[in-house]
Amino acid sequence: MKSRAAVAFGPGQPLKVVEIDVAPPRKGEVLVKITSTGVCHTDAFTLSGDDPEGLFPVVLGHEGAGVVVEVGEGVTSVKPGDHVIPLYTAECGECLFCKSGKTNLCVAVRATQGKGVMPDGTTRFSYEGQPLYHYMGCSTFSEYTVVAEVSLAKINPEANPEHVCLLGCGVTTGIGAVHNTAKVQEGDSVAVFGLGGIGLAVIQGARQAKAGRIIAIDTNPAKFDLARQFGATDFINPKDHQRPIQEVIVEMTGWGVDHSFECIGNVNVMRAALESAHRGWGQSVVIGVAGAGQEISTRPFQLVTGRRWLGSAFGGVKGRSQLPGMVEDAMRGEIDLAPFVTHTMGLESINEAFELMHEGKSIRSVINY
Ligand code: NAD
Ligand code: AHE
Ligand code: ZN
Repeated sequence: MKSRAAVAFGPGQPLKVVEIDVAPPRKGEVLVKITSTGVCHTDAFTLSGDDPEGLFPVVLGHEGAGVVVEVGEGVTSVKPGDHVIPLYTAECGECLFCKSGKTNLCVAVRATQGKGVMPDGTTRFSYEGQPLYHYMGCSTFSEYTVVAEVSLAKINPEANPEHVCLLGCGVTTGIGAVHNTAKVQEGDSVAVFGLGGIGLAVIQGARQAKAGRIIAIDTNPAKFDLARQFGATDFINPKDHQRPIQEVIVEMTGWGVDHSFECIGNVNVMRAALESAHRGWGQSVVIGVAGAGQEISTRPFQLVTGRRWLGSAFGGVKGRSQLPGMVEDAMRGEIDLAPFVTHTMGLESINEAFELMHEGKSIRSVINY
């Protein structure tokens, strides 16, 4: 079938909105009509050429909501008409990782997903006869996409797709990192580095956990108003200080914060976040994604003296079993999604969404098909 899609033909190039061909779903696959998709910084990261797994030409997008159109052989958990959120972290329930009960990092389709193809090693997308790669198992920048059955969460059909698409990545990642990875407790102090969609969701999660002090850090002070609305209590612009920001935070708090979260993808800030953590027990969660070849460092003494460095993917959330409940939470108002959606637009304007992100003017632009 034909589908309108925004194709990334090469790194650093604007996306081109063209009509592509989408082949029918094969065994264990599902054809989904995407209704809405957010634009996450990770899409920009891969488009920049910095992603070691980046492949071109590709249909990017991984923060979507849609409706099942057709199912391939053997698919039983969804049927045409079901409302779904595509998952870049699948949940097969059968692999070593799913069965461990220790992680959400299912490996059922991860290897082929990273190579931009479906689990059978082939692609369902083409343009003028040339194959296009899939992205993160989702490719939500196409009106019609093909996704593995294990990569679909079935959700309440009454949910607003323009809002719940953000549970496909940003908001789930931030809130989940607070509850599942850091396990923030009532009264704990928190520092959040980077106040985009992810950082603001961390703040919302910290408020849900009844954290005490929530310190919001960003080089763009225009982000502070929303951070305050979500529950931040203190605000720091590193540009206002002549010394390392970790020194400022340790001084403000006595010994550092109980939990810090890096929501930028900057390895220098990852170090600052770790070194902002409390001596003896403070922990720092890396959420931001850093480019190929970049590495983190700190003095080992920071760890010897009791700080812990953690990481979190998709907020530790198991998509098929937990995301439907998060959609219900959003519908009850227990997760507030509307403030994240600062801009909405049609697919033809998708490059504007990237520009708004780079200019620091948006939190989330949502593309409605
Ligand atoms: P975003 O661009 O919307 O927000 C980033 C924020 O960081 C901006 O407000 C920017 O002003 C701020 N910032 C940039 N440099 C800074 C600095 N040196 N000090 C303080 N603030 C600074 O991005 P986003 O969509 O919120 O994504 C944030 C990061 O999280 C990205 O690296 C993205 O790839 C990653 N991510 C990871 C996961 C995961 O599962 N681990 C999921 C989604 C996104
Ligand atoms: N492909 C990159 C890593 C990118 C990355 O870390 N992705 C995050 C999700 S970002 C969503 O916006 C993630 O969940 N990673 C775990 C996974 O299995 O992909 C690289 O460095 O190769
Ligand atoms: Zn994302």
